[in-house]
Amino acid sequence: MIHNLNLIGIIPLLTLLLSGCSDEGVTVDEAWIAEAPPNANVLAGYMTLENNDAQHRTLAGATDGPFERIEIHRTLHDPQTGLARMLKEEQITLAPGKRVVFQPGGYHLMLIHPQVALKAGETVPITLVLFPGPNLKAEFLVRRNQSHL
Ligand SMILES: [Cu+2]
Repeated sequence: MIHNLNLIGIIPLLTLLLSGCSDEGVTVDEAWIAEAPPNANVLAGYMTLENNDAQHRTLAGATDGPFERIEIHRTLHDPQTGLARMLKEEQITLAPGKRVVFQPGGYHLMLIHPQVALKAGETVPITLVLFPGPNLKAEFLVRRNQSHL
C-alpha cells in the first residue's frame, strides 16, 4: 500500500522535471532578413538564439533557403581605422542558458548568392545546424533594411 502511494506521488514530479528541463532545447526568436536590392550578392540574417538545454549546444552552420551557401559572420569595428570588417566564425558555442543575439553590427548569417529576389513580407525557411542535434528550422521574415552589415 505504501509503495503504491509513493509511485503516485513520484509520477507527476517526474513529468514536471522532464518538461521543465529540456523540452524547449535551443529556440530561435526574432528571425529576420534585411531586404536588399534584387541584384545583391549577399543578404544578412538576424535572430536571437537561446539555449534552454541543460547541456552545451553548438551552432555549426545553417542550410536550406534559396542561397548558394550560408556562413556565420561577425562584424567587428576596428577602432584604429573606424572601419567595420566581417569575420567568418566556424561555430558558436551555446552554454546552458546562454542567449546570443544576431544583429546589425554584430553576429549575422551571411546569406550568399540568393537565387531569388526576396521582398519585404516574405518568409524564408532556414535550418540551423546544431551539435548535438536536433537541428532547428526557423522562418526568417524579410524586412525593410534600415541598417548595414
Ligand atoms: Cu557577413
